[in-house]
Amino acid sequence: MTAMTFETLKVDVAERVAEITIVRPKALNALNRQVVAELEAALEKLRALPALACVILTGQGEKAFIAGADIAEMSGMAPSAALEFARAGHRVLGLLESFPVPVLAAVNGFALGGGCEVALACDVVYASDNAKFGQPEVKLGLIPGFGGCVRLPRKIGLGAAAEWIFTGEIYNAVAAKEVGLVREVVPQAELLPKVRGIAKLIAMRAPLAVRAAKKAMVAGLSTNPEAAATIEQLSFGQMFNSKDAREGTKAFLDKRDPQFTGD
Ligand code: DAK
Repeated sequence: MTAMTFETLKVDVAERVAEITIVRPKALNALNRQVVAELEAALEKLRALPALACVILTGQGEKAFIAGADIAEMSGMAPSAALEFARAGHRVLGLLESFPVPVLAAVNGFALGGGCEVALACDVVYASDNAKFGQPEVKLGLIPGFGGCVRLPRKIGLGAAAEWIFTGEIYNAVAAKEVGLVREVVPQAELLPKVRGIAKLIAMRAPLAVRAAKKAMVAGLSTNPEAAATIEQLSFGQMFNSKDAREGTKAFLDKRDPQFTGD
């Protein structure tokens, strides 16, 4: 077990799975500059762990995942500071999206504004039955500033995203599942056990294959279909350099469980 020390985050690593918890419950885990900076630092440290298999991101308490960017802090920001804040947010969400291993969001309550955008940058979103999603920025005279205008239409389609962003309405977990943002809705008490179970499954799979699959999916989404197909073909071919591909296929033929080493 490895623990990293931050003021606004709890980061634990055990059995090749990292769990990041945002700890600002009095402000419903809102993202101020410190949280964004610490998230960036934590992700950079975790990225350097060669054996890491999966990351889980959640918020402390039973009320909020992340209630958005910190409105109190933002209200006093000069345009130059707002630009720097937006850049830092984009760096962190870009890090989550391109993170070398899967990132699972365990959304345990409000995921509004910047909080919804954090969930959108994760690979899979699981939600508790009291979770609430939305991009309420237009109610504040703002627009989504951490990539929501880009990732929400991609994730839930332009029609649904346009309604969400233009109205600023809040949607419950079931509605978020209906549009494909959420993978599964479970009772609050079952959320972390559920997500930890998925992380454990991922950690049992061939590490290089999981990393390569994520890379191919993320790269494929930001390019044209032909280039995406080429990326997949090249990655598929590269898998045959790995011992784990030999082991996985041989274990199947031998009718036994594979012993993956990450080589
Ligand atoms: N920021 C700061 N504090 C927040 C907060 C937030 N986003 N959300 C809640 N809090 C604080 C409340 O002020 C309150 O603090 P105290 O009064 O106790 O000191 C405490 O958390 C508990 O909240 P409530 O008393 O309001 O709790 P309720 O259950 O009554 O309501 C709520 C829960 C989530 C419905 C409500 O708190 C709410 O509407 N919160 C704001 C949600 C929201 O609008 N989120 C979107 C924020 S805008 C950009 C970068 C990023 C962004 C935009 C631009 N650039 C730099 C260009 C992103 C923007 C956003 O995320």
